[in-house]
Amino acid sequence: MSSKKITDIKGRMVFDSRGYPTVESEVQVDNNFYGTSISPSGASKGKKEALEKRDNDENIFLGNSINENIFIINNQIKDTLVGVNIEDQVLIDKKLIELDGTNNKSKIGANTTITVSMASLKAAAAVNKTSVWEYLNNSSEKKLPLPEIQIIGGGAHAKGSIPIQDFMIIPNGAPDFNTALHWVFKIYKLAGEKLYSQNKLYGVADEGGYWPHFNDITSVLDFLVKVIEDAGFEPYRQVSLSLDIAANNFKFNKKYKMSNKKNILFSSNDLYDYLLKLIKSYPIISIEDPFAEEDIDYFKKLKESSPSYLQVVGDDLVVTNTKLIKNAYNKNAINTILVKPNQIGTVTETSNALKLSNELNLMSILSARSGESEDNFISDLSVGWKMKQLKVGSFSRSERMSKWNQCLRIGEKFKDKYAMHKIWNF
Ligand code: 2PG
Ligand code: MG
Repeated sequence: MSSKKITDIKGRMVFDSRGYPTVESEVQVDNNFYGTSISPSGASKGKKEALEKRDNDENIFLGNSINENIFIINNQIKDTLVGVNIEDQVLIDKKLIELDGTNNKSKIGANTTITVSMASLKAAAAVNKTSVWEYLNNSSEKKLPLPEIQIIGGGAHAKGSIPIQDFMIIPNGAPDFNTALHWVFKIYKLAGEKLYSQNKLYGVADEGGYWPHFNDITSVLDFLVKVIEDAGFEPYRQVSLSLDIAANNFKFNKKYKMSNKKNILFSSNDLYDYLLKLIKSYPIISIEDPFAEEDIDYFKKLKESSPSYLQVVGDDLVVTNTKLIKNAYNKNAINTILVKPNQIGTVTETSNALKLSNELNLMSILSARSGESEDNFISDLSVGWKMKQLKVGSFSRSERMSKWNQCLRIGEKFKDKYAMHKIWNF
């Protein structure tokens, strides 16, 4: 019988989808089974998210090298975890948390802990000769998440071309995952053709969505609704819009900077009026971080005056942190949380955030970061944890497609092939 003890841990530097160094960990069990995982990296961050540790030596990779993280994995983390039972994820994560000893992973870095934590879960699945999603989900309820897919990128992912960060679609009326991706394909391709023929295409942004020239937000929304309709879909009933405003990134000196070309500055109340008008005029069914995190009262105001179908999502506001989720819930600021494992730094803490959101009857969306890799762990996690929605960027670039592709592999194994969660019924 094979032992389930961790026998070795290695760290190495690899590169993420933006070409920056990132941390990869390899956890070995019984000298025989392995789990390998790569840390993603955010560009727009919550002020309270766990720290991404970098060497900060300007002469090496513009300050982004991660040599110390690798040293910590190969020494302290290895010494701490060798001999631990790979199936005891809670203990593994507890030891990582204790080794760090801070409340935001600022000593050893959340980009260090998350790779070891995720690689351990992968190794546990490998020891059990199964996949991560099957290791986590042995119930009969197996469904793929409803995808939230970026068509146009802006904000911190496109040098502030337009203040809003993610213009996404949700194929909310699709009967299954395969069909959902086919609808997305049609819309993504048509959007690209139209932007090209209108001479508006600049390239693609960090998550594979188009980076166009548009003068204002409503022109982007008009464009997207037209694309949805011209591709043959009915807004609301079949395909709707979702926005990540990521408002932290364009608030300066108490004002929201609504354009990078003109001097249009909004107060929090101006932004509230503006967003409410957009919500009432366009088929927007989900809105993330509509205000900067200190404007939590405006989250509440917007939520209370919006239609009940609207998801008001906290990402930078709650950063996968149970204390902040509780606070946002108590203030009635959100009805949905975004869940990003590297925002908090371990699988167990991520799972606790999700458990809390379920207890509080909040919806949840599992999300990748704008800096990603070929690691498609998050797709397994979404089905393993029965999450209803998944956000991993656009419908191009392999670091994005690898996540959708893994969902297809997973869905192939269901009794009801490609079965997908349904959330909205218009
Ligand atoms: C977000 C993510 C993904 P980043 O804000 O939701 O779009 O971006 O990883 O840059 O935080
Ligand atoms: Mg966000």
